[in-house]
Amino acid sequence: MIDLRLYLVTDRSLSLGRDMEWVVEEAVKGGVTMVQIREKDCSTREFVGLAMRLKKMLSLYGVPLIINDRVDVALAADADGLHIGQSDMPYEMARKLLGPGKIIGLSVENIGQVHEANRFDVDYIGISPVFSTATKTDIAQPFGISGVRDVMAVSKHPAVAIGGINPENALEIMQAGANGIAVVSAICSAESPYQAAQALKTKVQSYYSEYETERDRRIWIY
Ligand code: TZP
Ligand code: MG
Repeated sequence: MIDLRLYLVTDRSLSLGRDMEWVVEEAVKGGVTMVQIREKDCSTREFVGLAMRLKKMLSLYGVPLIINDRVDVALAADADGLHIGQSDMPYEMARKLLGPGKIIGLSVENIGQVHEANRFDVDYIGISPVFSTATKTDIAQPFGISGVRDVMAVSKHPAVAIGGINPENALEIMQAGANGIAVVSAICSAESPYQAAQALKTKVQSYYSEYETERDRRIWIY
């Protein structure tokens, strides 16, 4: 079962020198529902070690661990899933390697890629980016709120939006139809990752409580 409501993507360079396990656990206590480790500058051994430690901790909270990009790390750490972008391993290959039981998410950067993703049995798509952000600069043209609406009108998969999301704009993203929000700096760089997660979760939840019955089926994917 996946719950995309509040999806934390890690970045150690934005975590103010704090231990990643601490940041993640605080965020989960504050309401994060999915965690993706995104490590661009660490050794494979370090990556696998971190993934295994986080997996152990997150399983206590029932929160899935997703690995960015690295199929080998996902397999080695027996993570719950993998997140791939458009220049990473093609979806079908990743699925073959991971098997049917794992979660696979795919970033989409334009509407054409949403249609393409409809042909795959991906578990969710990442709308990337919704707004421009200092966290990742090599990104496509932002979708904006109207772009999120366009994606949700055609996607057969649930979607999480990413890029420049904070408590001020979280609600309008949900109103545009996204199933959840994904954040890096709004949690990793917050003085209290716990409080930051709580503030974001409150926004997302306020939307869901209003529409709970109508949207029930889109929150949970079995
Ligand atoms: N992919 C698209 S935007 C982004 C990623 C990983 C970074 C989002 O970071 P932030 O700090 O939440 O804007
Ligand atoms: Mg990638």
